[in-house]
Amino acid sequence: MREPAGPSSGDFQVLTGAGPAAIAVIRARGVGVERFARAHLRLAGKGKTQVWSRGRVLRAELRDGEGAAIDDILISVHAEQPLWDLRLHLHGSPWIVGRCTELLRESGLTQRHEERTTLWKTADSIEAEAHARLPRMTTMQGARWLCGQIDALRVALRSLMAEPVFEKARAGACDLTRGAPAFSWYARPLRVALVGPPNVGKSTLANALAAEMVSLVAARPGTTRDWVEVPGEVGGFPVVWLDTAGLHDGNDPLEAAGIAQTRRVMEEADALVVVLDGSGESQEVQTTFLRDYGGIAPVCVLLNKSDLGGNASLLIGRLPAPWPSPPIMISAAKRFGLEEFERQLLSGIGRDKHSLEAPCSFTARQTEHLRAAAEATDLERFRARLSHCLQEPEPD
Ligand SMILES: Nc1nc2c(ncn2[C@@H]2O[C@H](COP(=O)(O)OP(=O)(O)OP(=O)(O)O)[C@@H](O)[C@H]2O)c(=O)[nH]1
Ligand SMILES: [Mg+2]
Repeated sequence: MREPAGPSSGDFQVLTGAGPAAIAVIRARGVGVERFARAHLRLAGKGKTQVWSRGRVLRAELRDGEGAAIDDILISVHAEQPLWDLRLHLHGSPWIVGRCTELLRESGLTQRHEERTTLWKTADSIEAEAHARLPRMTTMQGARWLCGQIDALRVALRSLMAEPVFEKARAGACDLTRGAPAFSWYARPLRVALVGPPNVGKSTLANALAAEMVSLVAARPGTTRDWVEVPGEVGGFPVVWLDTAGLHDGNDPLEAAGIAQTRRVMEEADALVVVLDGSGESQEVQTTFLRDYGGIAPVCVLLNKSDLGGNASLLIGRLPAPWPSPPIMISAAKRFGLEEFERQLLSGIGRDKHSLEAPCSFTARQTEHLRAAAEATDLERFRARLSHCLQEPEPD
């Protein structure tokens, strides 16, 4: 049985940002670290010399309570016993970090949550928060945007603090909260379902958008049964394309199961894109699809196979009136029309690149301070809120 941990005899703090990364660093301090070290660290090549001396870097196996290995880690010793100040350098899997923090808590150490990370020196909270969130940026444009926000937001906050007209200053604080959703635009991929009748080229399109062969393509209808998730990027934003099974009435139970799954994927997707065959072939299949699914609300309608040069006017005339018009003529096979599609998709979901150039808050803490500042009743309270938002270190 595990020995119950006594009252808190030290603390720990995850110094690196949330999310998967190559390395994660946890700082653990206080006498309680000894209990954790005895129970969960098996040092490699332990000699007779004083192992926990300051300045040493040790290699160890991190183990759970039953002795099972969790990770192969490095430990840097910043203060030796009885004070104890260790940095545990783990592999940056969120699961490993989560498990290690559990073991530290079970060893009687208290977790400190500080917005200002102490892994490296930062000028203020804005910079510290941006650095802590950088690992969550999934595209290069996202990383650039977040780094750019450090200076942009800092400068905007300082100029609002110096703004003599109170109403103008309050309006400015409110403006800074407007762009707050941008952080999640870069951190969480948009899930876009490609839906349509069978054989129209949905899988070919998913592959073209990902610039690699991820989904199976074949001349026969009903090729895609399960939906396939294809990671990609549109205009610097992360996207997961959901290639789905073609929607139609069929008697094949396997196909029917695929279609039921497609309906679920459509409900959960952030956006729907309808793909139809614009070559003028298989008109009946397209018409049946429009009859059965005319009630959905796509952000874009694509007429594929336009490289075949067929007449799409009949099909265009039958498209439901509420759908975005005109549809975009594309060829997934020849890769044309895709830029126009991406442009329309971004505007359809309201991702305006120009709004990203303005400074904005990118953490809940910043947004909360700015909202409170915008509602402040006097200039002194207003400035105090902005100063908390910026949180520059006290002069030495
Ligand atoms: N000419 C031409 N052929 C295309 C184009 N896109 C797809 N095709 C062909 O159309 C056929 C069906 O393509 P898929 O991508 O498998 O179609 P799908 O919509 O995924 O089909 P299901 O999975 O059965 O619903 C294949 O033979 C493709 O090579 C295109 O832009 N032009
Ligand atoms: Mg397919």
